[in-house]
Amino acid sequence: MAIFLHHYPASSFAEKVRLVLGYLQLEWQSVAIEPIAPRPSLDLLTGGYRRTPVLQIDSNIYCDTTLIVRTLAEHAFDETLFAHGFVADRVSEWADNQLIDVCRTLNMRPEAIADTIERISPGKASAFKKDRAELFKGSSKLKISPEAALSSLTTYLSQMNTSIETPFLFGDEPCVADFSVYHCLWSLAQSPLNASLLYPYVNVCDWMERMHAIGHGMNEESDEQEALDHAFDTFAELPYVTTLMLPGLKLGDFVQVTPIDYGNVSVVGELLALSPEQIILGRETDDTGGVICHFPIAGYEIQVIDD
Ligand SMILES: N[C@@H](CCC(=O)N[C@@H](CS)C(=O)NCC(=O)O)C(=O)O
Repeated sequence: MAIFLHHYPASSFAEKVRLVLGYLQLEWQSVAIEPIAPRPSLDLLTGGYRRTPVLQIDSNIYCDTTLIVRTLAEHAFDETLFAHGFVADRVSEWADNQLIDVCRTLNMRPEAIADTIERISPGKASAFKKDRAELFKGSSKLKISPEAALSSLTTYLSQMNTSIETPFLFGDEPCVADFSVYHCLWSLAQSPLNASLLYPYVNVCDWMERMHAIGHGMNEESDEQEALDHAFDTFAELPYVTTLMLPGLKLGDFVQVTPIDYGNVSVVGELLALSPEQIILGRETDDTGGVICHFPIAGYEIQVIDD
């Protein structure tokens, strides 16, 4: 069994997963993808899912870090990442949906944008701007001004700074909330201008050092062709999940699954299973053979396609 992570270095959501892989001491294959679309090889596996990162375990393809982290925790028989239940899950969701917007806005403000683009997609400023405009076209996300982002960040950081009393947010071990908050602040720390916003908050900076020290674990470089060949060569086995059925859907339906916030590209496939956590689709191509694509339920829309 092999774990492949499809990602690029400057992706903050990928940094969340890289650290989780390191924390769980899993061995993984690193597949470098382009920081901007198109990504034709990856699309063969995902069916066109637009966002980064993507996790591949043999012929199972996992989209969205919420589901990726849960899957990896199960895979490693870990009992710490989700030990703090609903509250830590909601902090993680807040970071991945709101704190990230604040950090993204600060990274894209006029005085930081050139540095941000150079870091993510060197030498491709206009292609990057066009790509990200496309990513957020029709997005349900509220736009915030850099000023509002700055004042929100100040509140969040000072609250966090005074409330950290243990090595990690919920105790002695990091949990899912730590990884979600961390990747947002990590994205700020990559830019010299924005990194300086973190310095006054010593407890936050110390916590970031502890998170950084987790590292990315045991990984080897791989490539898109190797990942495709591996999917082709392995039997697409449907993992066991608790079944949930939603009104209007039945197994075997052809459906499309679409993120509801941004990067609203739909993936089409046969509905193989639904659980309280995930939507599972079967897809087949000549290059990959049968693959099984997984999406979280929360934050995604599922629609039956009429023939
Ligand atoms: N909810 C998604 C969000 C992922 C996301 O927004 N990733 C960014 C990179 S950090 C992205 O997809 N950017 C556009 C791209 O890579 O094409 C998740 O948790 O995986």
